[in-house]
Amino acid sequence: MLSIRSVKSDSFIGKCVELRGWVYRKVSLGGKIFIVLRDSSDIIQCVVDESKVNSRTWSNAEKITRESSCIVRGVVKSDPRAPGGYELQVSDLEIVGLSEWFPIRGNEGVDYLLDHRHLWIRSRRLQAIMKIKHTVLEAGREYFNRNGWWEVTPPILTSSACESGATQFEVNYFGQKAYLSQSAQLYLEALIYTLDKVWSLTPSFRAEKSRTRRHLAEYWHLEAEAAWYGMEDMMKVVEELVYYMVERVLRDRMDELKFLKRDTRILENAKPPYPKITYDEAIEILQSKGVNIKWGDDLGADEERVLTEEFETPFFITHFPKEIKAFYMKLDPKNPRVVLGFDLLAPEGYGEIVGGSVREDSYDALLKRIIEMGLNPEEYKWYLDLRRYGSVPHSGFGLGIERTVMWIAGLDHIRDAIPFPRFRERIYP
Ligand code: NSS
Repeated sequence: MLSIRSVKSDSFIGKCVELRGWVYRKVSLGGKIFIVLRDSSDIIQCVVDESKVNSRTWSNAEKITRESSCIVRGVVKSDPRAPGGYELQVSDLEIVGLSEWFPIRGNEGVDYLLDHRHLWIRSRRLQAIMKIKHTVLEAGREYFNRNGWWEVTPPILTSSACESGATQFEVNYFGQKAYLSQSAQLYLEALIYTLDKVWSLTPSFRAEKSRTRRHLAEYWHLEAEAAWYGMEDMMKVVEELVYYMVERVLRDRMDELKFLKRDTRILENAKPPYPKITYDEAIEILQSKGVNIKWGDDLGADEERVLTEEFETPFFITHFPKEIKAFYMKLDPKNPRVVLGFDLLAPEGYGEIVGGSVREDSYDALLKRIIEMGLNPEEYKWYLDLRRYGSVPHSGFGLGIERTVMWIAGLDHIRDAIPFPRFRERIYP
């Protein structure tokens, strides 16, 4: 079977081909019907000329509606007036699935479109974004697999919170309380004791309280954990990984970036090493720009946006106050008010795409942190065990796939970085 993209080439001019796809647009003009056909690869204009086809094909062309599926046969022609420079002179048109009146016409509001997401995903824009996501995922997998990391499969049903308990989804697990995973981290930590360097790609769930442009209730999480790795080692992995994704998208998805009108200069310049600032420096920058913030406050989307104005590439923020970060982060031995943690922020206002840290590897220190943060040590018994049987210094991170796609593709909302977004308000379709 030929794809539309493959026949839009000089070597096909004059050849008779068969294409399969869906009707993207249809216009009748005089004795001709112009059907723009789409498949996963591209679109092509198909011209049905009443004087050149049999009556069955003509009546099919008259009858066919937008989004109907069909099989067309015809001769490829070069025509500078056709979009893309090629068109198909149709000799035969067969309707496979006649579409009813398609409920998306082009100027509907976001809520209506979200209700019709199962149909909206056919749009060329979402198609382009999904292809970019494919390439981001491919690059992520390839980066780890080529650099000696083991892929593992942590569970989604979990017994304890990794991030804040406030964003946990509770599930009824045969009468017991369990949670949907917020992060595979705790399990990846257990796995480094047998595989040294591990990574996983899983859905993560966050019962976020508010609806924002960059929060989903369900997202794809690419996580890594390695024994013996310190802060600098892990930040190096993060910048290499992110750049590997960017480079791969620039190499393989230029058509899609162009379609989305993405300015690619920032992406082209996103070469590591990335700048690093401490949380203290971030606070100073924000205060100097008139933002009302003091040491100890968390950085929200607004603060992050202001900080991104200072940088043209992704950049790290490190050494956050321990109160605003998770219990598992190791305290900086030089300044125990802060943790050996880091976030990677994407430029152009996007903000955090990666969060990582060195992990507390001492049993006593970890137990103390668990209690300090008001967590139940009983729930973390197995996690504490890891510090009892051959503890090892280690670090890791998690990269939000949709956040990364959002930045690379230049999207203004995270909902378009996932085909079926989950938000607080509803779960349909
Ligand atoms: O909460 S994180 O900052 N960190 C963790 O979950 C660690 N346990 C990961 C680890 O070290 N293995 O989340 C990591 C990333 C964050 O930087 C975002 O890019 C993304 O996960 N993230 C989200 N994306 C979309 N929607 C929501 N709600 C969301 N929350 C985090």
